[in-house]
Amino acid sequence: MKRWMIWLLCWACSGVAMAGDVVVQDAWLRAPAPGQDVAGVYLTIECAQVATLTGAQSSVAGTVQLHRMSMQQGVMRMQQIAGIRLPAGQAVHLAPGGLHIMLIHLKQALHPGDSVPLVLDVTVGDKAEHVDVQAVVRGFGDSQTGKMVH
Ligand SMILES: [Cu+2]
Repeated sequence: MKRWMIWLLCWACSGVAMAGDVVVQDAWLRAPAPGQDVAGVYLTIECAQVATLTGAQSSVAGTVQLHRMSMQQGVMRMQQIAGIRLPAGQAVHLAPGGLHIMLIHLKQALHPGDSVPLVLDVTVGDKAEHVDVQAVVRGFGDSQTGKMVH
């Protein structure tokens, strides 16, 4: 099957966003705990060429940052980072416990099943691509308490 046909098929199912050579899949976030006004967004991003995810915006958040989570002296900590490098043709996973996009100062309540609009800024060569993504809100619970240390 030709690559464009696969892309066309993917385009037809939900959860795939493309701009230029950038493909984003499975964007989601966990519904924030009551009283919390931050949420981490997770997704899979891939670009056919070497690229850098430099930032994002969302109408539901006052501030959006790129974060990395790491273990420091036995405590999970989040750190803001300037960009996430995307090797050519290699999927990069933003996932709980690692890289994520942080929505800060949420302007509205987010409920499981809601879609959150995001625009990702990706630099591909000397071109700036903007990828429109819909992240699905998943229910709060199970493994993570939602407690986050900045
Ligand atoms: Cu974070």
